[in-house]
Amino acid sequence: MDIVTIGDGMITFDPSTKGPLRFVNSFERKIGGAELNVMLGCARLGLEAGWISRLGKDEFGRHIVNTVRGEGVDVKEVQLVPGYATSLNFKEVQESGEGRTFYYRIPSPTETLTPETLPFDYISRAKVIHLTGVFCAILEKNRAITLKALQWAKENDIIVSFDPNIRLRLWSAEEARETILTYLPYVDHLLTSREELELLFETKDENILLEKLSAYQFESVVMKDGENGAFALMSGAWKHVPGIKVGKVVDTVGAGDGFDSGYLYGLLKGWPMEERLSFANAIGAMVVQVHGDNEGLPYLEDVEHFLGQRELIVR
Ligand code: KDG
Repeated sequence: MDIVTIGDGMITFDPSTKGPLRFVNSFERKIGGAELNVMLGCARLGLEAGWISRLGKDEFGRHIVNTVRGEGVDVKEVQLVPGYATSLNFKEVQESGEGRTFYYRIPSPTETLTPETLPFDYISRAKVIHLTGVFCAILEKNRAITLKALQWAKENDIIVSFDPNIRLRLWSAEEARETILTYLPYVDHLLTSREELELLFETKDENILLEKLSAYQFESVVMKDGENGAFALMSGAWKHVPGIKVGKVVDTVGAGDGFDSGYLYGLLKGWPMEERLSFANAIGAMVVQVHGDNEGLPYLEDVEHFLGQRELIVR
């Protein structure tokens, strides 16, 4: 296996009309979940990806696991747990295009996972483990699971990728900071944003940020910056790789997850940093042109076409 993750999965309800959620009468049912999205992205690119999760033993849980399996992600370590409801996420879109998220994920079926019962044999089959700050934000209990997985991966020479993915709808800035700072010593590839770094290190001062980052043993630090592209920390300074501007942005949710899948693909293929970032930027740009958290994640040939490296015969 190339890559594995641990995370919640959810049914995402996209409103068919704009405005306050309390007046929305119909929704489109989709699926989402930060870690799940990254695995879908990796699988579409052709990587062997595995998802460790717990869903409710209900119709929504069945729908998610069947969809993810159908996308080619290994779901041997996904269990449907009786007595739990699969997590839900209702989206609100205001007239301005701004969005809000309303989660219904307490209790989350992932609370039945424990550090002791993590499938270590399964994780050890992967070259990379990708974890994010969403899983540990849902439940306090999940924080120990993430820490255990990180420590174990480090001891067993599995490359660790971590995206803080800080969702202040799920936990406070203080909780996020306190938790994520304990994870950083185990992280090889930090896929983050400037806002998240500022929150984690409590400073907007560039020199202090760089100094704080230099205290860790990261192999790489990547700062995603939306349509402006991304930055990688190289020899103590940020190297910018410009993004790709697209005509119409319809939905930015999931773009960061798409970026992560592109970065991880490039990492596993042994590409140099700039190539990884250009490829990851392209995927982010493709994701924002499609509605849904993961529908826009491309197949490898689609990215190559988008980057002008391959001709696509359409008729
Ligand atoms: O990154 C996008 C995800 O955040 C989305 O698919 C679902 O809100 C979500 C979550 O908490 O994972």
